Amino acid sequence: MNVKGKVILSMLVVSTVIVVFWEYINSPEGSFLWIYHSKNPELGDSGSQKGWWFPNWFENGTHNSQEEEDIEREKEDNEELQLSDWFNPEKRPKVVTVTSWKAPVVWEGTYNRAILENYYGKQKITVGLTVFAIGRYIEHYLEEFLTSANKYFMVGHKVIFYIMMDDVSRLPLIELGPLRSFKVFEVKPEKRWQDISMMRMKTIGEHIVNHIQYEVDFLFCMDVDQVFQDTFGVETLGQSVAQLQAWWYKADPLEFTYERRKESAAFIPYGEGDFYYHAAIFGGTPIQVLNITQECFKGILQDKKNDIEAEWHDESHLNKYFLLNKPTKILSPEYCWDYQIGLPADIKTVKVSWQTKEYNLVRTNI
Ligand code: 5GW
Ligand code: MN
Repeated sequence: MNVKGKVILSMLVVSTVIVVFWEYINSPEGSFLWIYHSKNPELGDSGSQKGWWFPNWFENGTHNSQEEEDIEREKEDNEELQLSDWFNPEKRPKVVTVTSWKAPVVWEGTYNRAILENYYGKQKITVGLTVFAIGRYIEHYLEEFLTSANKYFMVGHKVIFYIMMDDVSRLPLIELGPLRSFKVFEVKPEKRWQDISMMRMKTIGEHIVNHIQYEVDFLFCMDVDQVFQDTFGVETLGQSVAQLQAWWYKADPLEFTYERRKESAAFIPYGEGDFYYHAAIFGGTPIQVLNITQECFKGILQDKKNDIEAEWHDESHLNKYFLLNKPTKILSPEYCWDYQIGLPADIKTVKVSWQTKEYNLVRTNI
């Protein structure tokens, strides 16, 4: 190697040593974090997020790399959405929009769906929906329920329909949209209709434990005798979600058809109770729904042991549950409306409507 070569080589060595030393004294805890610089935004606020060392050093402290912006953005994305970011209770002054425990009652006009879509879209959520169709309820309701749910339930998000039937061979053939899938399960039909309705609590709980908890971020459980009419969207998602029963949303709590006999596990004394909730729609995170269904089923079993049956079966137990464990979100009756009532001004858009109760046709096993 000639002299020129040696000079260049030694300059390279010296400059490398200077750079390494410079980074060493500037890096937190004197460690060589820049070598292992990671894109992980959870690396902490130790200064190691200053980006790749060269631009950092080169820009002499005015570090403003693309990566930094990415990290900032990622942090924003991971931030919990605040209620006030998407919910404005003042938009519906004529109805109850906030509960005494500060939970939102979601009415048309109170929510900003675009903000919620942006938030949940980035999280790539999956939403489950359980529905039971036993006996005549299969041919009378299931096809319309599924077709309308396919069209209006959580559009743009991954959805899994969990369909529980006593005869899976009678599953209606419908073409599901993108991001939608279904799982069908055969369930044993109960002899008494009260038991068909009540045993859903047991079956849903078992399925959450066995698989649903690993498959979805949120879960809804619904009656089959209803039809989606409009978007049932991400504004309905929450930890534990209850539905206001259409006939009772303006009634005095003293009139609610809670179970009033204290021998029943579902007993709610006069003077207590917040709302009358409808068992046709409830939901939440899988763990919360598991708790709902397990507690309700415990109450049902206790009543069976004591030879008593709550007046409105699983719905009485659900109302007791939500009295003791306040829902974190409540859906207005617009989310489960009965047109038999008419269409008062409070009801701006009906998202789900009750089917007519053709009990003589469908309830053959009474
Ligand atoms: C049958 C007779 C009486 C009551 C319920 C049934 C029944 C209910 C049935 O034969 N098959 C069936 O699948 N079910 C499931 O339980 C449906 O998902 C139904 O939506 C749910 C609750 O029963 P509903 O809708 O008749 O109860 P209400 O409270 O809406 O009148
Ligand atoms: Mn029903």
